[in-house]
Amino acid sequence: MHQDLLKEAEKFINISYHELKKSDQEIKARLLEIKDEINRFGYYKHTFEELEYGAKLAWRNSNRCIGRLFWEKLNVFDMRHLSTEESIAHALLEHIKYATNQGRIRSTITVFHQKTPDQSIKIWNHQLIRYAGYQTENGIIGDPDSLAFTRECEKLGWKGKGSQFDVLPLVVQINDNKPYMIDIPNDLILEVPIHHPEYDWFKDLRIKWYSVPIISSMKLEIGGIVYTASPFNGWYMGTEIGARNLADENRYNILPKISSCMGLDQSKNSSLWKDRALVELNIAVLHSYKENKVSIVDHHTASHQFKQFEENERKMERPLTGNWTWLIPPLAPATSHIFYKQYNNEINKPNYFYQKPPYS
Ligand code: HEM
Ligand code: NRG
Repeated sequence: MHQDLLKEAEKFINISYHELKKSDQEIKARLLEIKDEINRFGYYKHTFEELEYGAKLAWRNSNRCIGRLFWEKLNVFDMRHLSTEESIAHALLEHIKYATNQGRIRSTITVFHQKTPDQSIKIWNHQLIRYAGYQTENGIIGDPDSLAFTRECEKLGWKGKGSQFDVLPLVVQINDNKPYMIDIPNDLILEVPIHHPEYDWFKDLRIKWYSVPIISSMKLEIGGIVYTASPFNGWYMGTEIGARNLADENRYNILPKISSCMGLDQSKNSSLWKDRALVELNIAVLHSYKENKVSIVDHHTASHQFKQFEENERKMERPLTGNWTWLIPPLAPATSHIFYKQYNNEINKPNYFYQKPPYS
């Protein structure tokens, strides 16, 4: 056990200290310190610099992420000293506020105390801001992807309005203690009503989405140390909202409605009504975020940025890894250079990993 941890620590310290242009002396000294700490406690503690660089490397190594050009520009909040559910929940609210920045979204990660034999911090939310989903007699209301977590919130005493877009509360738990639940104040949540630049009827669909995707269900692993609570965010690529969240049949499924409003022929696939509705929905998403001055990137620009990232990595003589199935945009994939390339999907660490939901 200790041997594995030390090995992981050595790999991380070597890579990061080299990139940070530290001397062999410093590497040697730091590794002795870590070895001693592991022998005494069974784990070690990162310096802030290691944590900060480790979180950035984890982003750079995220094979499914097309936004990696900006991996060096990540704001890292070190909240490892917090030890109560309440203080952690309040740090999450601070994250939302800082990252949102009135629409000029700042890439941010908040890191809480690492997992140790006697402490583990769990954030129950998949994303800090997400819409509830309710099973009713007349079908699902809200986001079907949130059904299970919404039930858990209800078990903890939360009651939503029952609308299509109720923002879920934050739920934080330490060890097996009773989970702490808190509503996110309305004024912290920036949302964008989706309008279309030409179709006036679009606004009557009363569709909206939140500004900042803050993934809070993944763990961050750096040098063998595991941070089970480490929510991070960048900004949206338009297709995440327009080609998936609002369009998927098992999500908001609004293509049939849009298609009807457009007067398209839904009686045959070959009218390409889905494709035409998809394009207009994605135009509406990008238009609305821009109108509201909320950061967003279209998939063509994101692909170009990813190409720049590929070139940067080549120049730095670092092997590039990527997951083609996730990197190609879900809209017009063959317009992106990514479509025509192969990517090595090897997983390097530091990285962000799935962990099983604390409820269930
Ligand atoms: C996945 C874009 C920032 C880590 C993705 C995906 C997109 C994307 C489009 C695929 C999502 C999906 O298909 O569901 C962007 C953009 C960013 C950004 C435009 C703007 C700055 C970040 C940051 C981090 C990050 C700051 C971490 C520090 C990841 C990870 C995944 C991912 C771990 C995989 C998520 C999963 O497996 O579910 N990103 N990203 N990204 N991104 Fe980024
Ligand atoms: N597709 C998900 C969010 C996944 C991560 N996407 C980002 N991450 N853009 C959705 O809510 O649509 N990020 O850190 O910016």
